[in-house]
Amino acid sequence: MLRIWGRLSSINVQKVVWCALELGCEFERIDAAGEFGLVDTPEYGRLNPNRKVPVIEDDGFVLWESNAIVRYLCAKHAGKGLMPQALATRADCDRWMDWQGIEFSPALRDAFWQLIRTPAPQRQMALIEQSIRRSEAMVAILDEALAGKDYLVGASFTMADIPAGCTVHRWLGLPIDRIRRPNVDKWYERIMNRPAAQKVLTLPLK
Ligand SMILES: N[C@@H](CCC(=O)N[C@@H](CS)C(=O)NCC(=O)O)C(=O)O
Repeated sequence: MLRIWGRLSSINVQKVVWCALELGCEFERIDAAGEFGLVDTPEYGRLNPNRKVPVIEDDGFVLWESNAIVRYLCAKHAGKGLMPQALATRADCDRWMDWQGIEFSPALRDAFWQLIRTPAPQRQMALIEQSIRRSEAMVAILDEALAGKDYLVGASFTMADIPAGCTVHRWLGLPIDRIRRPNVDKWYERIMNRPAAQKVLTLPLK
């Protein structure tokens, strides 16, 4: 059976659990990292030398890096259609997944950490403001890409919607003023109505 290591408050674990639920995979999830610790044990270090979550074990195959895991699961369950088979369409999915990890998530990181995980007296306003500015620029890119479209790639939900969806969920959960992004709002509502998303993304940010 598929085993997923990681606490559900982690955005990177959320991607993997959301994906596994979409695909109808049977899995067990073991809380690790954050308040659950475990990642510093020698056993965990053998699973993931980065000592981060998520990690999956799938019939003896061990994989870390959340977006690689999402791709692996979608390829393994290709019949579910979350990984498009046409080369250009699949590359389009890859583009949005890489963009989430390399551009969008780092832009949002300081605002999230400062506003959600740092006590108010210790918050650094300059970091927060810079991160909000950078994130707005990312969400503007997403809003333009979603004009006239129901999903990020093609006409149906794909693996591309999962990492971006988790990051937008964080963005919209921050206690800040944001520029209205009508296309992102409609897409977010659409993907959040999916039963799998409801099981993963309804917890308060922490
Ligand atoms: N690039 C990695 C990043 C993994 C990562 O940074 N995980 C964080 C949680 S989101 C972690 O394990 N932090 C250590 C901790 O929470 O104790 C991925 O996408 O899987």
